[in-house]
Amino acid sequence: MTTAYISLGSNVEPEANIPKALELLAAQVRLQGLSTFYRTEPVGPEGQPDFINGVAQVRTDLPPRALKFDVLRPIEAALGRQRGPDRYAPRPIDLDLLVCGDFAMDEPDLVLPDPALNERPFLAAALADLDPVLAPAVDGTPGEPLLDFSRRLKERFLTHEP
Ligand code: PH2
Ligand code: MG
Ligand code: MG
Repeated sequence: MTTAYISLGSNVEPEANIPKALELLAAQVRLQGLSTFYRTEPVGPEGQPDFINGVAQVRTDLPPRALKFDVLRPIEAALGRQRGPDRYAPRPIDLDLLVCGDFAMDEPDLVLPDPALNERPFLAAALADLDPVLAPAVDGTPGEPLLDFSRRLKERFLTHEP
């Protein structure tokens, strides 16, 4: 089993789409932890709606490519994510594999740990909520912590089984 950290981001109905994504994720891997979720300003082109971003800690036997392409991508598709040429298009859900155990790789379609961790304070802050040792120090503010939203997600998705 490896412990993996998956970022969730949405700027299309995020209050609905983040719980939906967690529901589908929890059916396929063991959901072990959830960070605080933050309302964040869009990185990239101006005029996009704000995002909600957070990180889930999961346990799985799947290797990283299977986790990304057989679990995360199908969940994005199930929630109506359409991949087009605009990498900054608004999205109902974006699920990125940030860290997967000790795997380190640099493939055209998967880099681990995800270099975005060093650039986006909301990713580093959310990862630090779950494992401060793994999270790089990044300048800037993560955004507004959504304490009620985060608490409700934890109550709903984090069971207390052994
Ligand atoms: N993801 C993007 C582009 N811009 N901005 C915020 N605040 N949060 C995101 O998750 C995000 C973004 C493409 O991956
Ligand atoms: Mg992303
Ligand atoms: Mg992505």
